[in-house]
Amino acid sequence: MLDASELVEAAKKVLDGNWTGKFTIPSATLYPHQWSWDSCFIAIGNSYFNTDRSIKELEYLFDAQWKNGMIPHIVFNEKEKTYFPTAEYYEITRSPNAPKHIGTSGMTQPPVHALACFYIHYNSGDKAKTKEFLAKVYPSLLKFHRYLMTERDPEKSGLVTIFHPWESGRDDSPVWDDALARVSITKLTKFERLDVIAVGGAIDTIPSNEEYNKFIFLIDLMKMYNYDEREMYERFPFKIKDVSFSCILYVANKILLNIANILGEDSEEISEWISRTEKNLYKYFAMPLDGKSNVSDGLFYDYDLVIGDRIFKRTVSSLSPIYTGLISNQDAESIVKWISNADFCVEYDTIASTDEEESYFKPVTYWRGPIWINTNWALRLGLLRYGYIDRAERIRQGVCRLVADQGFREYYDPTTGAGLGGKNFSWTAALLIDMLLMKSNPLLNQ
Ligand code: 2M8
Repeated sequence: MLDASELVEAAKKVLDGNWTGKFTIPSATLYPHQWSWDSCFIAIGNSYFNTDRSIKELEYLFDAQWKNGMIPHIVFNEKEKTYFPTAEYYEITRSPNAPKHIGTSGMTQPPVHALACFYIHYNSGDKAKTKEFLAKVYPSLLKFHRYLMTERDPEKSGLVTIFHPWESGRDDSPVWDDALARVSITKLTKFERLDVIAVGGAIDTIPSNEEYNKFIFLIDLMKMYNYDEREMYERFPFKIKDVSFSCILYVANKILLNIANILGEDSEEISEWISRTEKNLYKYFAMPLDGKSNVSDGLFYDYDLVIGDRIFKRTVSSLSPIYTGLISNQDAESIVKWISNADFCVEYDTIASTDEEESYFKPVTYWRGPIWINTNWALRLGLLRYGYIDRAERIRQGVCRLVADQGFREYYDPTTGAGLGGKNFSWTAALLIDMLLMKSNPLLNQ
């Protein structure tokens, strides 16, 4: 097994190999453009030894921000033709908010951005320079959070509504199954799935055609509504308050508050956002509808606004509140029991994306079962926050073993540890760097 410094060196090589000069691609085998939350994870990894590159990475992304504050989930490299849907497919010029100078998608992804910016400053040897960077990006961060807290939360719940499974970052999670089943495709544009070619025909490792058709149809609907959030909020058939996205935003708001304090900016609006989430996280995601007591299994469940009910699927999203620090020690303990109950815990001591005991668990299929490093990284930070040092360390060791045995893969089979999906995957490399080099938990520094 490689030692820590050899792993860090190997991880740096992956990040160097995927750097385009402007941003870092997630993986050459599958994803040739810039992805929003991937770039944040990548900047976190690079923040340990390449401040300039992490700054460039995020500035390139923020440059594609929409006028309404949305940071798009993909910024396209127009020269690359190996990914579908293309920039042209999104037809973002239908929206008055879309940027004109660059092609982007028309949806967003979880807000890891404030944390990435904070890491850059936290790990920097030149605080004056990174403070200047913080001051430069602060308006973009604020605008993005405000977009999420208004356009994506007219209820003022402090919890985010997503319009597409891709916005969660967990594309084909079983959580979306019932909601997608209710979306009836009226007319579908003809297209070719290029991911099938990219994975060499291993179709059991990627979303099914049925799911993919729904993904594309939802984009068609977004286009039909000209990406107008208000219109979509009224009429869209897929509207879900996502636990994991909302937990990431809660932490991001806390970090933003911290950045505001560093810069001497007024932070009242951010504090108000934080208290909204504090009031409603349990109400939407954990309490039964009669509002009387916690659901008995101690997990948190995404909330489907279309049917006005929770989605009782046990996935990694159900564990994500441990990342926030908002839940009580007792509730953190329930989550840890789940992690340790063998239901989520696997040979490599890491956490699968779906409860292995459930019928919908599929060990090699994308977000329906495999181990992903970004979710393990976030849960590890949560475990550290609540003092579960040994469990957190086991995740770190497990991730090191997976990478040492199988390389920097996009995801791993929790039953065998086999590496799957894209090779030389950037966020696996970047977050392994963080797990190996982090001296103190930046989440505790708020
Ligand atoms: C996956 O999602 C993209 C669509 O955004 C895809 O399947 O083509 C997800 O794993 C997502 O979380 C990730 O950001 C993206 C690029 O790594 O790939």
